[in-house]
Parts: sequence; C-alpha cells; structure tokens
Amino acid sequence: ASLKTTVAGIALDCCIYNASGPRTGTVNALVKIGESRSGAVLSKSATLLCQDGNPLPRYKEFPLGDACPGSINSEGLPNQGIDYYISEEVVSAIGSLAKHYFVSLSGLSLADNLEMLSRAMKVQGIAAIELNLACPNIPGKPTMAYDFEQMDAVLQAVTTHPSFGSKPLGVKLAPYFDVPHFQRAASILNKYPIKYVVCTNTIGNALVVDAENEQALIKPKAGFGGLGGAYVKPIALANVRQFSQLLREDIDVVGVGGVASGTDAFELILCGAKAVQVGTKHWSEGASCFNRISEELSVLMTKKGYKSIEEFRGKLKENF
Ligand code: RRO
Repeated sequence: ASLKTTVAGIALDCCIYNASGPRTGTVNALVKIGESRSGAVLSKSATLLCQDGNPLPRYKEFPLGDACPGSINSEGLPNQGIDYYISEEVVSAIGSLAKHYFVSLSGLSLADNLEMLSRAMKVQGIAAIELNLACPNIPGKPTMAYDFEQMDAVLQAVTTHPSFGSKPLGVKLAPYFDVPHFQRAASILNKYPIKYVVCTNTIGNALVVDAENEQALIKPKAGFGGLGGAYVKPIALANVRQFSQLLREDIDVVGVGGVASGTDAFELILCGAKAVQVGTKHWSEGASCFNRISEELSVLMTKKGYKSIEEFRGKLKENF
C-alpha cells in the first residue's frame, strides 16, 4: 500500500513523521529521523535565543498497558535558538536525505515570533513553518491556544507581516474538550491563510504522582506538566475529527497523540488526518519507530484492501 500524502500541498512519501519535541533538538537527532522512513523532519520548537529549559528531571515515562507509555514533561522549551534550526548546516543535512524540513516556532512573545518567522521564511530548503500556540510549560505564561482573543491577534499579526507568504504556515493547537471551544477555535483559524493545523499538543498541567517516593514525577512547575502518550490518543482522535469537519477544505489536519502502532495511525487517518506525527513513542523507541509504524500501517491497509490513505481518510463510520 502507498503511504503517500500531502500536507499544505507538500508531497510526502510517507504520512508518518515526527512530532516536534522528542529527539528533535540537534542536527544529529534530526538526521536520524531523516534517515528513517519518516515522511518529513520537524524541528524542536525554537525560541529567538537558545535556552536550557527547565531543571531536571523534566521528562518521565510511566506505563499504560504495554503498547504505548504515558509521558509527562515540563521541558520548558530547551532549544538551540532559531538561527541554529535554520542554519545551512542543519538545512543541508536534512536536504541531502531528500526529506522535507519543517521548522517549529514557539516564541516567548509576538515580537519574537514575527522575528523568527521573517528569518525562517527567507531560508531555502525549509518546506513549511509550524507555529506552536500550545506550549503548556512556560512558568507564568498561558497556553495561547486557550486564549482565543490572543490567538486571533497573533494569527492576524503573523499573516499580515511583510515576511509572510513565501512558505506554508501551520498551527500547532492545544487539545480542546468542549464543542463551543472547537467551534470558536475553528472560526478563528478559518479567517487566516494558514495551510494546516496539528492536533494536538500535550494535555497541559497534568500531575503524575510517584506514590513510593511521595513526590511528583517531574521537578519543574511543582510537578505539573504536559501529558502525552497513550493517555491522549482519544483526545487527539476527537480533535482531529472535530477540526477536519469544522475547518476550511484547504486547511489540512495533521494528527498527533498516543501513536505507537500502525493501527493508532490508521485511527487518526480515519478521523481525517492527512499525516500522523509520533512524539512519546519516538522518545522511548528512537527513530526506528517510523519504520515500524509505517510498515504496520501498510500491512493493515493491505489486509483491509486499501491502496492509498485517501481511500479511508475521514471515513469513520457514524452508523451502527
Ligand atoms: O518544551 C516544552 O516544554 C514543551 C513544548 Br515547547 C510543547 O509545545 N509541548 C510540550 O509538551 N512541551
């Protein structure tokens, strides 16, 4: 079966690729993704300047069944700074592997986002930009995707900035849990010339407790952090389904959340996803997860008689 797809008009040989965050901070890590079957390479969310992030321990996995672990993180945007991710070294290393390179931006202010956007838009060899409006882990800062007025203002500023337009823009969203919130978010996104959304980031401000040691699992933010892995799959499925139905036809939906197998990816595509990212499972398994999950999806499709993902994408049955 063919796993080919397009995201924002960009043709990908494989609909499975990495989420921003896990194993995406350095050129070495990005090259490992590029050498795998991953359909694209997506960077760690960048800030204007490099930063160390929050104190350790700040990422932990914990069991949930045996397929996909759960994870909690409060990394606090550790990254090398935008100029690293758009550098000749990084861009050409990924380009030489014949993979499309997506750069994620998560500025600490609107001014920083606009400055990074204008730098990244100029660089040849970057296929698209993913604006992360959903980081839950910066002490004192709200999750922008939950502040609809601010989200509207940011998208307005970004899409009217003089540097905007030479590359497709995607938006990484936080998970929503209420129908009016899906509708409000979609009505804002539909006003702007964005090409795709990514559903979803981690569920912010979860707390995982280590009963034996009577303490939280991670140190930053008194233990509160973004929940990922198996726990979030049903929420990712719901968000992908809702946004597939509420957004303009020309806005693609990319799914992410709790994908550890070909079946998990199949489920997100059934809900409407044009591509599927892998986060927690990439942390725990390494870049070979892209080969395994792609192969599992291909085998499942063949078993079901599907030759391409468009044959079942979005076709979740609603009749029983
Ligand atoms: O670096 C992080 O703490 C982080 C980010 Br920017 C994000 O978007 N989502 C997340 O779970 N962690």
